[in-house]
Amino acid sequence: MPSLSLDLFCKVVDNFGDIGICWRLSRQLQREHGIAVRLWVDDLRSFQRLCPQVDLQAELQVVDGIAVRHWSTQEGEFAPEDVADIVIEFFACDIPPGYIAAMAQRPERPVWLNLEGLSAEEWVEGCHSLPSKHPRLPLTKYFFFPGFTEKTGGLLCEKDLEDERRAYISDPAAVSDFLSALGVTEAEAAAMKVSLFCYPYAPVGGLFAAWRDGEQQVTCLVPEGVASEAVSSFLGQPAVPGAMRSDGALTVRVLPFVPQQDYDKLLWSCDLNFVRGEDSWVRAQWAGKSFIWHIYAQDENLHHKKLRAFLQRYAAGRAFDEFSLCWNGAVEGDWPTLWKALASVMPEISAKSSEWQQKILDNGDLATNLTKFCASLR
Ligand code: TRH
Repeated sequence: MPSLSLDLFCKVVDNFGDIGICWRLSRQLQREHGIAVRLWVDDLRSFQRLCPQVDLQAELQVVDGIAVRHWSTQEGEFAPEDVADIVIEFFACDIPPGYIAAMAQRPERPVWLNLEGLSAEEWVEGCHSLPSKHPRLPLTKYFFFPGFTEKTGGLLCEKDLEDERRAYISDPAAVSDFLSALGVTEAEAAAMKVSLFCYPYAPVGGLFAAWRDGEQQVTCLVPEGVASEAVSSFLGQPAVPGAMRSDGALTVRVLPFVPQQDYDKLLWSCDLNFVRGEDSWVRAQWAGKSFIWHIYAQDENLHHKKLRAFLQRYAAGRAFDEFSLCWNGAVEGDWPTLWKALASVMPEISAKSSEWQQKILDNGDLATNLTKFCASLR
């Protein structure tokens, strides 16, 4: 039987998360489900930061088995045979009108999905898989929501991820090779290791001061471009890869921005991971370590509601909740106290992580749920 084809449309609105999620999903659909994926992406430069093989000049290229098409215009005529069996628009991006017209002319209509962003809020369950008829054309689009319960589409998680993680963490030489390739010294690696990924407005300065004055040696690893202002102010020099400084109990080191395929290893190598947005947040949940989420800020503090919905579901206790709320500006707090409390429950949080993973994966992973949903509509 010929494999199914799928067009995934991704507009990089802000940051890397959109292409990060679409790239991960494309690879998983192709590798684990045998689907021929064509990824349409408007911003090859952002894509290249996650995936260095991307050629910025190519209109069409094959990267890791995925056809990548530079989506530079909304113009253009399309024939019904140009349309894939499954069409996914990420985060309600507008796909070219000519392409939609061709979808309506295709003898077997494609399955059309809008893949939404992740939220732990309850309303997601009521919206997942809802149909929406096109106002003029004989086409129906379905909403597909990732999520944490069996009434949602689940979370992205590759089949071999847990085996790869276990193999990596049980091989100390692999961990030390990985860290030393990023410039981390043995002494830095012996301290509590924290990776830091957050938006520029995170209260990094206050936390750095608490770490500096704390009892525990902390090595904070920050990929280039993250919280640059606060990081360079601590360093007293520009936050470029290789820059580092120790003060009191804290060492901060700037890393190169690691390719997406290595980002998991960074999370697995650290004792605590600060993550943000969507994709790194989900990866931190698979990493089996404590993590703190910096949520993308929205008008009217809508993000605080979303954060609280997650904290309620995750139920990791008061120290975790208070630290998370403060990190996201939802409440005020004192960093030395918050840090001491969080550090004391980190082992317990890590120990419970596999229970949490199991709970989410009982519902299947997002790519598998998505293919099943598409099959049910064909
Ligand atoms: O880049 P983000 O802030 O993306 C966000 C979210 O997608 C959010 O939902 C969206 O509304 C907003 O953008 C506009 O954070 P996120 O989702 O974690 O994506 C970052 C990607 O970068 C992720 O795939 C991990 C990857 N990454 C690396 O590959 N290497 C690195 O060194 C780092 C720090 C991240």
